Amino acid sequence: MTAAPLLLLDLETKEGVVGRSYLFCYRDSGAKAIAEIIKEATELIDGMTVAPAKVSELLGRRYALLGVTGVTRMALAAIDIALWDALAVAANMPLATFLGANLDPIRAYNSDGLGMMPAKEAAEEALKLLEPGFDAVKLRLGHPDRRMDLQVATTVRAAIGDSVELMVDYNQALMAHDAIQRGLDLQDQNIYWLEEPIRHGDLQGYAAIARELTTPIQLGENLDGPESVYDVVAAKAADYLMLDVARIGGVTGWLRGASIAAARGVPVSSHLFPEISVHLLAATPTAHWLEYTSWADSILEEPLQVSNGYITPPNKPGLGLQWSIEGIERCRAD
Ligand code: SMN
Ligand code: MG
Repeated sequence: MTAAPLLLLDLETKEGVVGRSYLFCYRDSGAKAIAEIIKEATELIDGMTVAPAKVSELLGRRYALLGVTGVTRMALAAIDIALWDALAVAANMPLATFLGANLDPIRAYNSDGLGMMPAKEAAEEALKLLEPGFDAVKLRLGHPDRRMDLQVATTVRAAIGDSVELMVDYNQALMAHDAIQRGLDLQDQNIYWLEEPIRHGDLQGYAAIARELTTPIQLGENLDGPESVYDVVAAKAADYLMLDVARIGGVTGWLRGASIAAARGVPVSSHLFPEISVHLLAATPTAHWLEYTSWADSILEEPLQVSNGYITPPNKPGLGLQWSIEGIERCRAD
């Protein structure tokens, strides 16, 4: 993936407060479909109080037959995030503070690259990703030949040294038996977590992998709504969970999902959307790692600041999202 559309939402209340959010839409067709749903859904809630949990309940019913999943889930999440932003902006507090948290630094890993690539390139890119002060990076694996996975991982590990945390993400590429074998291959590489080795919904498969391997299993960016967090936890399918604010159901969905994880003491990390997730992790009882990407930087006036591998929720009202008009014009897709 070398480019993907972002969809930006400004939601204006009758009092003139603007709540903002953005989505990473993966494909142009996704962005168009989500924009259509947002347009219709915001008409359905026109005139309602800015009460995100109630709005989510109402829109959940209105879209129940279409199905609150996929692009519909993402559209409703964008509205939910913008509503929470509007509330925090009106209260003149950072969203993290509004949610009852401190503006504490959150540990972040650099996920800005390290796609599937040959060993030498991967090692060079890993070193580049550490330059802004990170001490953790994520490597994508799942090459057709498992010896290639091992070669890439050992070359990257040798380049970055033992003190850097190295996460591995397979993006659902493997079958369960293969995942166990590849996990055993990597056992001596001190891998921090193995992410999404197999199809995300195969919870029995995940539980089998988690039983066989000592390296922690990470799962969750594809979890659809907070109820699915319960399913993963109940099946003991993963050691760690990572939530995607768009798929989990916005801020409202995140808070519910994070509570379920907290009830079982499961560490929670974020997927994409670092500008939004940093506030949510600050308010997450079992907060773990923030996934850092710079992919929204070009449309923001003040991109997130990284300090020694940590990112702190900005001390600005709401999420602190200020669109860069010049950046938007430069990146505009239509
Ligand atoms: C990922 C998924 C979708 C878009 C970008 C990156 C990847 C991750 O699974 O966890 O970063
Ligand atoms: Mg992933």
